[in-house]
Amino acid sequence: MVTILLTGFEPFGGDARNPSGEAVEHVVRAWDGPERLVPAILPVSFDAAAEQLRALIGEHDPQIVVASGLAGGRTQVTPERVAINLRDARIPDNAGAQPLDEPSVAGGPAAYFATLPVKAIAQAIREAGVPAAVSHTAGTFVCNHVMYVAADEASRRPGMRTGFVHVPWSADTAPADAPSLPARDIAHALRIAVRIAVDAPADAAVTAGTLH
Ligand code: PCA
Repeated sequence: MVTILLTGFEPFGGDARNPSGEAVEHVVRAWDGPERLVPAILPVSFDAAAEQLRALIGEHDPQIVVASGLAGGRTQVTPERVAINLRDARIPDNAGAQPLDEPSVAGGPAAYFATLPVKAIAQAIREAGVPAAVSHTAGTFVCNHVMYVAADEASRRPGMRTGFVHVPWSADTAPADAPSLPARDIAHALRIAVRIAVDAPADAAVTAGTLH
């Protein structure tokens, strides 16, 4: 039985809501298998999020980890291609921590690539009518850290594949003038990401490169 760990985040930075956590809840409510889906809403704290993620992986031994978080200001759903070994926080996390140029994992490689088929995921989401594109930076805050920590766990667990999907604001959670997508489209995109992660272990042979 394939086990998938699907995570979103709590609100942060003074916001009342986080569409990533809400999308995870939608996906879980509608999930009808056949794989086992383990959901989690992680705290927006570098230390607590990493600790919970490692504990969940240890407890459930998932073959696939799809983590997600909010990238307010983005217009599309963006599967992330790379996590860097850097914590450089522009704002304090929810526990008040604000690391400056610290590694996510001391002694770890500079970066890990997602091992989910990010191009195929973006393509499938677009084909479902929801804007999506591969992203080449997950930032340097808690989302990048969680993506890096998931990949760090996978480096010691043969066969485990990990990745991260940043989502825009949903229409009912967005601040005034911020770009958004309907909440049901974000949940649908996350469901597709999980489905493709399970069904298409090889990535699509199409470019997702950017010129800048
Ligand atoms: N987004 C933040 C952290 C939690 C979230 O949902 C980020 O992109 O790092």
